[in-house]
Amino acid sequence: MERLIVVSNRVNPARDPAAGSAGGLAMALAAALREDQGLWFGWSGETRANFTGNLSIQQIGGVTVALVDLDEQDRLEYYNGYANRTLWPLFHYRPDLVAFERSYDEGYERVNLRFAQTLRPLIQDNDMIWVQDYHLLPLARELRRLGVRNRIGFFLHIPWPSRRLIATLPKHRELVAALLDYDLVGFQTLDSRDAFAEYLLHNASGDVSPDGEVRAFGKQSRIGAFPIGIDADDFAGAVASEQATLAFERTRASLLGRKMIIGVDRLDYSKGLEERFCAYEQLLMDYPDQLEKVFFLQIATPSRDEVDAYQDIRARLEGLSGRINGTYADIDWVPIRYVNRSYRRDFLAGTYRAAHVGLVTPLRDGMNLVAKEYVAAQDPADPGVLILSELAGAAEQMRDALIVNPFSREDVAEAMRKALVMPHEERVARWTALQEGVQRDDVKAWRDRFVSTLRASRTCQA
Ligand code: ADQ
Repeated sequence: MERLIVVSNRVNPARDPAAGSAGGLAMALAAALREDQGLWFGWSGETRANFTGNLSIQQIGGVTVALVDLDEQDRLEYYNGYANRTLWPLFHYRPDLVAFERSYDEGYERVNLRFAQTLRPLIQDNDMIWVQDYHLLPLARELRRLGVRNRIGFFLHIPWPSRRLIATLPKHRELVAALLDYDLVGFQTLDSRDAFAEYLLHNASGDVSPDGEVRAFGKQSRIGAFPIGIDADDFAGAVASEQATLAFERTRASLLGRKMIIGVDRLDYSKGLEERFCAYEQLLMDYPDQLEKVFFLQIATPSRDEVDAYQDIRARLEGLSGRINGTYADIDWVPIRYVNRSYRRDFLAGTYRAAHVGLVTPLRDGMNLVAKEYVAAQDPADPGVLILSELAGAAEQMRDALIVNPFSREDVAEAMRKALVMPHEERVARWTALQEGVQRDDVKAWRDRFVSTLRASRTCQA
């Protein structure tokens, strides 16, 4: 029997699907694997004094998972180091935040080898392997070295940057060459796929055919764009739940007739939160008719607390929200509420529905599932308006949102004002078009397209 093996850095299918988890990747994969008799392999999130390679196999939320512990040095060099201090900022166009440390490179190579060695005995002849995200770019190379001939696909959840940016990475050639040990490399957008193709053409004298066959470094593979979606059916259930209704009513009651703008993000510099706060301040400055009529709720879940850049942003956001409230608040009006916690998904669904405007303005984002969740949560008879950054992958699909440049506070402020006063007819027309796309291009469609393309790919080992 053909099995699907998914490999990712962290393995955390939600124990209670309604409770959700902060991270689009986990939600998307658990939904995809639950239906298959597949296996999900990855790091347990735990560290030990010494790496043992022992596996813990268990059932979590209807999914079979195989977990391996890493050691403390792995966590520092591979996870906090190369993945989150080198690749993440570089791939999100923040070379100023990139750490170039040889120990990080070594930790990254070591953990990819450890993953390959631990996974190897679990692989059967007919299995298809699907590797997720930037933590594991060279995993196929390691598996091939161990003799694995199975089909192996890779999906990158974050943007692939321009070739000039990739070239700032020491060993960029090895990294890109390792990707061609996969039979299929998937990106979120055409923009990312094309940036990768440009690298192969210009930096590696490679060939790229119009249907995505690529040749470079003496290898051949296939590339494609596979935009990820939300679990639309499951999310519709969350929207219809009692928790969502309670959250909706509680939020609307607290508004006292004001209009609400919502932002929901992991606390990350790529999400453009500071720029967003400044844009909201600009709205209050430029459009005094909105004073006391609008309220901005920003929910930002802390993430990657051990990385300095994440502590800095937290402090700066507290300062900015304090400044805005200090300048504009009145006895009975607080313009901005900034909340640092995680919410159940059904509660979040009701809160999205209560918001008249969804503000999604990352400076760079592979896709951005919040934009899709916001649309899916709306009342068809009285939908809110989505404002979306042109630099989110989602903007390639969601053209009926108000598309903005997240770096321009005036641009975003103007869009907020436009959204707040948008006529009912236009809101319904825009939302209807957006919702159709969210329903059609959901996580199941994403999984099916990727897996069937991988199945049809000629393995590069053939
Ligand atoms: P993320 O950077 O985590 O994912 P995103 O796609 O927006 O970004 O997903 C965030 C998820 O976390 C959403 O499902 C959201 O509901 C949830 N979430 C955020 N804050 C929360 C809170 N306070 N409480 C509860 N839930 C919260 C990466 C890439 C993205 C890509 C996804 C999937 O960076 O570009 O879309 O993977 O591929």
